[in-house]
Amino acid sequence: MPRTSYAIALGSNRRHGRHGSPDRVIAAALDALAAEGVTIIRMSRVIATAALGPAGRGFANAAAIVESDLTPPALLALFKRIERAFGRRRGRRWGPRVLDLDILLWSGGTWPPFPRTAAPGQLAVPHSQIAARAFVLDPLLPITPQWRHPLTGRTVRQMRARLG
Ligand code: PH2
Ligand code: MG
Ligand code: MG
Repeated sequence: MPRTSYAIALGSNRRHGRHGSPDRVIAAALDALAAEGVTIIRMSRVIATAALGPAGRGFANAAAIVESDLTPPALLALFKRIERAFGRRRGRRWGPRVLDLDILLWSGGTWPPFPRTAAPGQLAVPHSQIAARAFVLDPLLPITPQWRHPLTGRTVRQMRARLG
């Protein structure tokens, strides 16, 4: 598939034995993506956020704009592989995790392609919660304020403003 761009979210709230603290885990995850042929176009700052849900300790969160010739499902499979390589195990939903990589937005629009919609548990792009999460929109805003959600038509800046 031709090269397309993605906005992605990175999160961590557990240290890694070798990489160290969550903010270092995020830096190492970007290195791992680059080593797999994903081009990092823009990287946000890493911010400290309070855990939403039962994950306990706070998170380091960041966002990035990347380019890849992978389809959304293929990029997600790479994300899962990197998460596993960082020691993430299947566990309680929303439990503490060494690394979480999520696809937020895709320059190709929606996945699955319109007019199909994702079945439960299947990949949906844009991320279903993008407009509801400050820990996603805060790092994303400075790196791509004008990227528009393909279904609502709202820019990242407008989504962040509506969250209050
Ligand atoms: N991720 C979750 C659940 N809760 N809270 C914060 N602050 N940051 C996250 O990335 C996060 C969370 C599930 O993916
Ligand atoms: Mg997540
Ligand atoms: Mg995830």
